[in-house]
Amino acid sequence: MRLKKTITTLVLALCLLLTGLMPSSAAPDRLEVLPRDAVWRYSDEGIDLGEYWSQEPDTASWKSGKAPLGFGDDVSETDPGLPIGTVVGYGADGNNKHMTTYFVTDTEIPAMDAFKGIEFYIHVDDGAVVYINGTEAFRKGIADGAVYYHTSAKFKPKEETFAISLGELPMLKEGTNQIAVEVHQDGGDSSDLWFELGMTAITEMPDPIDWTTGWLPNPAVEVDGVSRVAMTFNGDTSKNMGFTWYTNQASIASDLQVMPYSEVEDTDDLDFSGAAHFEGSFARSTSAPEYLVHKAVATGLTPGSTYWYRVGDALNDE
Ligand SMILES: [Ca+2]
Repeated sequence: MRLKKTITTLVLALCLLLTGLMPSSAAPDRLEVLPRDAVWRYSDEGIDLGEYWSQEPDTASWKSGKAPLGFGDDVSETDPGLPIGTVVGYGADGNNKHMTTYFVTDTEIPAMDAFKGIEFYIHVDDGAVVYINGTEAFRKGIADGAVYYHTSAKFKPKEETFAISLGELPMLKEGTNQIAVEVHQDGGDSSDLWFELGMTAITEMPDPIDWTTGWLPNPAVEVDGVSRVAMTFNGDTSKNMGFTWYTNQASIASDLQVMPYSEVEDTDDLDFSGAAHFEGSFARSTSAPEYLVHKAVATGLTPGSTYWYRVGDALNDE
């Protein structure tokens, strides 16, 4: 009897301890406010709705369907287990498809006092501008500046999850919010279109990435193109030619290829397989550490001759 009581006491004590470990607050850390498979109204008629369409879209005659929306792919290119939800149209001419398709949905946002930001998930082929209540929240794959129906897009990773603080989303309000998205193709002959958008309220903003330290190549960064190529002069300027260029942290190859000039119709057709190869070096850019600055020098050039050159990662033959 005495033993039993001791055990009961022990069990009770353990239970109290476990209860003490349970979170005391009922507020969730994450609250989904727009599911990735939301139903969207859409305009796939190839009608140019103009630059300010998101401010008061008249969607009464639009079709609607569940995300993912698109055409040309039966399943997601980033998740083969995810089938397309709604097939949208692209017009009569497969070689000249509609450049822009418009999507609108409404979502309920609760009081955000307990939250610090919104985590967005977007998968878009080829690019998009996302508006909340008629004001741009962000864009992917579309250059800064005014966006028109014929503006082309290229969002290289296609899929991204990122957070924006509430301070940077002043257009977001408690209650019904209208999310409007224009999805652009990279060209009229593009074979596919894909669109998914998810929004989750979060109580903590993720730590900003420290670009100044860590592994290179940075495994969190997708390979992208080369930018800001510039010629520099090194040593004997009649025989040597130096180059600098920038890439993101995904690319640590500093290859320079040079070959004699020849007439070609299209520079994409140039065959660099027989080109002279020079290996350079790279460093984190001091002014913008998320970029790498590459340098390489071609030597032994013939004075007065013209050459084709290209820089980047020779293994990435583009
Ligand atoms: Ca496409």
